[in-house]
Amino acid sequence: MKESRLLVILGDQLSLANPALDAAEPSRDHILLAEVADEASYVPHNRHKLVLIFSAMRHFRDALRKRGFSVTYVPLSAHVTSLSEAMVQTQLEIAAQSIHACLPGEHRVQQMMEDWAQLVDVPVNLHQDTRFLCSLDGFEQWAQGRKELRMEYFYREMRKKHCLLLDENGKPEGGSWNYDKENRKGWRGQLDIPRRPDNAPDAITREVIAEVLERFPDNAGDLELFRYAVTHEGAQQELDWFCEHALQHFGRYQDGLAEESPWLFHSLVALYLNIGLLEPLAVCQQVEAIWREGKCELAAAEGFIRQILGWREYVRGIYWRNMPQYAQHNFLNAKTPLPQWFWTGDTSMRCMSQAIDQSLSLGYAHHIQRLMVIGNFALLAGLEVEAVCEWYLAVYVDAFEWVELPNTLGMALHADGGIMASKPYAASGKYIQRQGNHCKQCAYDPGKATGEGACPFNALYWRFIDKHKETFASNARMNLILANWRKRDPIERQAIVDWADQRLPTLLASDA
Ligand code: FAD
Ligand code: DLZ
Ligand code: SF4
Repeated sequence: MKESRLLVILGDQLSLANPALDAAEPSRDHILLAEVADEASYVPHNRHKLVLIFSAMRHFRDALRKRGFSVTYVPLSAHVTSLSEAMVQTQLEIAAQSIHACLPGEHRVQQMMEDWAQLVDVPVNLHQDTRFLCSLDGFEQWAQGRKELRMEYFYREMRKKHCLLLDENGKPEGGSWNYDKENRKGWRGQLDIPRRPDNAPDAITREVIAEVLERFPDNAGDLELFRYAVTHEGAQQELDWFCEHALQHFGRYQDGLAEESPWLFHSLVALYLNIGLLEPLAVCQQVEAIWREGKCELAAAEGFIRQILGWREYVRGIYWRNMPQYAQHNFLNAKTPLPQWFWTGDTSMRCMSQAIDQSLSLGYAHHIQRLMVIGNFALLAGLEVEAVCEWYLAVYVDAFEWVELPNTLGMALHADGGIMASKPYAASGKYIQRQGNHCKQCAYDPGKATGEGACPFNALYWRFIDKHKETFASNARMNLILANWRKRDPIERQAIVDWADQRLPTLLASDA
């Protein structure tokens, strides 16, 4: 007789490719999924994220039961505190001979799971997470001996390893690895933005919505707007819709900022990939196939594949390579408290209010809003790193620490001193004006740096450069900008810095 096993599946591991399900057999194995208080509240999660995860967990439970598995499902209403408690309780009931789980996506949860062996008297097997395209050992091998870990070189290796967008000689299709230069067009309403499909929530999701509304009355998230998919089939339909209606314009307007739409031509696949409803290789292969059929430009397919095959895998590698110290970095000594309006969107800066409003109401903002609008403001204003990271982890529906932390602390706030990015992603209002159409609706003028009505991003940008000029003096990529600043008349420089210092307190208080 084969030994019986308890297979524990976490809320962001809802995939049949979960290594805990390898060789799983309904006649022998018992599965546990648990909605628990600790995971639901370690940050004030956006209610969209709570509904997405709990509804997707319940749908996965039903899919597993359909395959004949016996599943213990602990609902939130059972008031179980932690995953450990759920595991121990279930083990007491079923007395399995071993316990299996896939390693989690967060250091915090990994530490908890490493203690499981002390809580039960049977072997606990924590399996490497195979749902990524680069193993952590593989990332370490790539990183070993390199002075700098640049995403571009990692990405090229990944293209070769996974045979994506290569010609018959193994060279990059089109002759270039990266078409980023073609992907930076500003948004001026050039095209009709396709309307996303309106997936009405099913009975399970409606039930979860009611529970989440009752249990989390103060969290962000307008659940009237909940339209995310909660099954593998639904997520695949979302991807198919993107491939048919948006992919062709994704590349060109990837960095665009639009008044008219929260999503523009973005895919939303992060939220599905990150909880196991889509698999990264299949997504990249589908997009490559669309290009090979001549239905989108190479720059669009390459730009999209680079995000998943390159950035997504790279940030995960950076996270695990540097945790737990990574979370403590504050290279630029940023300490200003997070403004209260990060939780309301109540600011007169149009680009910020739009990005924050949709982040709170939908749990979604696209990359340029996260990086060059909200993140840029946080960087320039010197907002406290830990508080900003917690905000990002709380508000986005796709936020899990392995991906949120390197992006926020490293890429947006440059708090890791350059592990993620060789220079800070700091920009003035001119960048935001060039990339989109918010400034036309704004009370401020992006052409002015000082005086009433001047765009705050401008003076804050130069204040940032001035404040950190010594820190960045040896950074070759900052030479030009520092030289431009030094070239300006000292009186003008002082006036800009003074204006920023004078404006900042009002800006940080709710000023809408
Ligand atoms: P698309 O624009 O359609 O891009 C396609 C896919 O590429 C994404 O779905 C995602 O899987 C991947 N991708 C693109 N850029 C990145 C990146 N920098 N890191 C990892 N994957 C990437 N992504 C998350 O998944 N969770 C987060 O919590 C998160 N926090 C972020 C915080 C900040 C400050 C910044 C600058 C970026 C963050 N990102 C995060 C990365 C990126 O912004 C989101 O993946 C993307 O906006 C999700 O929307 P989408 O699926 O429509 O992406
Ligand atoms: C994010 C999340 C939430 C909100 N709730 C649960 C839960 O109740 N049960 C569960 O198994 N997982 C949940 N998760 C996902 C875990 O927090 C996740 O596994 C870690 O964030 C590691 O990535
Ligand atoms: Fe943002 Fe400045 Fe443009 Fe207003 S003027 S939308 S604050 S960049």
